[in-house]
Amino acid sequence: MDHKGVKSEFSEGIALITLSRPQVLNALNLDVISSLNETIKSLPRFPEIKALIITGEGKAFVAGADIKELSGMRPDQAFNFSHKGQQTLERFEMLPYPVIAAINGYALGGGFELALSCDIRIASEKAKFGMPETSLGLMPGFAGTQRLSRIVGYSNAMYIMTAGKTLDARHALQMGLVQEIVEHDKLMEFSMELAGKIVAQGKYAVRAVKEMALRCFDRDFRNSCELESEVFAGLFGRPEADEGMKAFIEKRKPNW
Ligand code: CO8
Repeated sequence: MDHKGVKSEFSEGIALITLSRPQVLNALNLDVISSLNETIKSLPRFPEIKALIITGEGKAFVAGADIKELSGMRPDQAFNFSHKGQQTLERFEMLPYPVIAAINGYALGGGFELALSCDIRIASEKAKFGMPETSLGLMPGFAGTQRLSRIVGYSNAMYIMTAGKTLDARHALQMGLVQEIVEHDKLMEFSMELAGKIVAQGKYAVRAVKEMALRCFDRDFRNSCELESEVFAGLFGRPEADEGMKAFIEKRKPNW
């Protein structure tokens, strides 16, 4: 099921989305953002999906929004573009299962923002991260100003966003931006293995963890703990939890 600039494949509970405009380093234009939206909207048709991986074709993950398209925009069009990009990334973030960004090269500007909307980021040793928008007289517009500081803290975010710095994978790991660095040629194998591990867990348990972690990010601690108890209790009595615990006690793998 492919859309313009976006390819998707499904196997064994894993969806793989590949951004595919390699001639412009997978730069995000309106067509690609619409395609991503269409792809995300079609995902509920595949209830067997338990994890999703997104990557880029060629030498880049995504080198940002399409500067040629941006350069002709009026302020009202820029507002709509920013809004549409934000909505798309939020849809992505709100998927009920974990989303892994397999970052194979440049993740710049809007491409970095796309990676930030994923739950887990795995970097190839060739990955490069940056928010070069200020060098164009612009700023991040796909919620990057908000997500980046939530992930790496205020001063690290300011360091990245205001000085136009490009970080290599090692620096990104130090900041907690990525969870692992792997050899370039092993990136997809590693990411598929990680997705496979997620697929092997209890489906509802994984969804409950994501729901709690995401929903309560901005909430106060006490109310979030209340909600955690409710979601935790909701897993009991489900066949999945019954089988998971029984399998442990019987020293075997759960049969889900
Ligand atoms: N937009 C459009 N085209 C691009 C982009 C881009 N972001 N990035 C690369 N390309 C194109 C190049 O123009 C080139 O095309 P051509 O062959 O026709 O000249 C082709 O891709 C290959 O790129 P390079 O030859 O430049 O490849 P290099 O390996 O020499 O350099 C770089 C790679 C360093 C990644 C370089 O391409 C670069 O600096 N790209 C721009 C990076 C950038 O500034 N990104 C931020 C864009 S702004 C943004 O993302 C804002 C997001 C929020 C929007 C809010 C809405 C209002």
